[in-house]
Amino acid sequence: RKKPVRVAVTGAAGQISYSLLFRIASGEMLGEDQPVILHLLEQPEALKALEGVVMELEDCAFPLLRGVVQTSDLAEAFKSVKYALLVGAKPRTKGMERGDLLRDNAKIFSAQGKALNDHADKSCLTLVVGNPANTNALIAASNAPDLAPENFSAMTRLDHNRALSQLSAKLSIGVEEIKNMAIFGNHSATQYPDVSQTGLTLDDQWTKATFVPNVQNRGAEIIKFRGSSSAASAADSALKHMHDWALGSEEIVSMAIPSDGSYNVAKGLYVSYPVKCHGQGKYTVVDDWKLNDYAKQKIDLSIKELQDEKKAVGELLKS
Ligand code: NAX
Repeated sequence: RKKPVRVAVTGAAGQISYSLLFRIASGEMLGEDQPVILHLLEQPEALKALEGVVMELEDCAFPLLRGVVQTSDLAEAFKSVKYALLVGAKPRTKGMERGDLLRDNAKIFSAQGKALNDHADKSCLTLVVGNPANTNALIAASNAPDLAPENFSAMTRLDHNRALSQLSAKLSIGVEEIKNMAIFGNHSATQYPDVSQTGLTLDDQWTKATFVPNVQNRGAEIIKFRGSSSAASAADSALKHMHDWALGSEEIVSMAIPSDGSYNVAKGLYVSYPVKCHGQGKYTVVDDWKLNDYAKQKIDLSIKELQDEKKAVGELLKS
């Protein structure tokens, strides 16, 4: 049996975590031979609700779950963790400007970046789910000078899977038959799902007028119907993102990672790219796709948005 590893999850009493924690504890994220100790971070006012979630975790009697830490203290939350899933974030409330949302979250993620730097395992892999995810990842990584920027990423796997599902339904083929599709840019309505390398025969008009906007706006559509934002599907994507990052993947997946300059993106911005995961946190960007002018134009818009977000959070970027 392997030694247990410590996994931190923030926003642990929230709705995404309510789907996520049980699946991590069952072994779906790191494998059925990997025991885990969960470190759950919450705001002080949500610790009672978190206690209830932990009672339910206990009631599942998961053989792989070797301990649970519940805390609102950053040092305790990140002590010796090898994986961190930063889910908790300040939601946008009525009348709040986008700039305020960016700055409020920048404060949360700069503090969490510092705490990860000081307390987490030096090889810790950190996934940012809380929005604005790409810029939050940039802020956390910038405040963690002793950790590699490549060990931070932001989640665009849900967008990736939404795109696969749309294509599968349109062409009546299995999702597993669709390869070489990727999300480029920001996890926002400017993201660009690129189908040009899939080898599928698609009507260009459908792709531009229906597919791309459907993927870009799917999150808002879910809210319209469900009354609250995607939770189980977001948890599923977080799990798959971490699984592939830690253990490797056969297929190309989408992850927002620090740009190495590929596809003319300014270095260091956290941008979604087609990525191959090799296991143990190693990945390479697939950097040889020939994108057409339409795609390049769309991706540039999304990158411009990321640059504007970076400007808006200014001084909270340490390095
Ligand atoms: P909830 O509001 O249900 O839960 C968030 C939890 O985080 C709350 O319990 C809150 O007390 C806690 N929290 C807030 N600030 C915290 C802090 N500084 N430290 C620790 N805990 C803190 O939101 P939920 O639906 O779970 O969504 C969480 C985040 O995921 C949101 O920012 C949301 O926008 C984002 N999403 C990102 C997606 C992606 O694809 N990257 C998709 C789904 C989701 O929209």
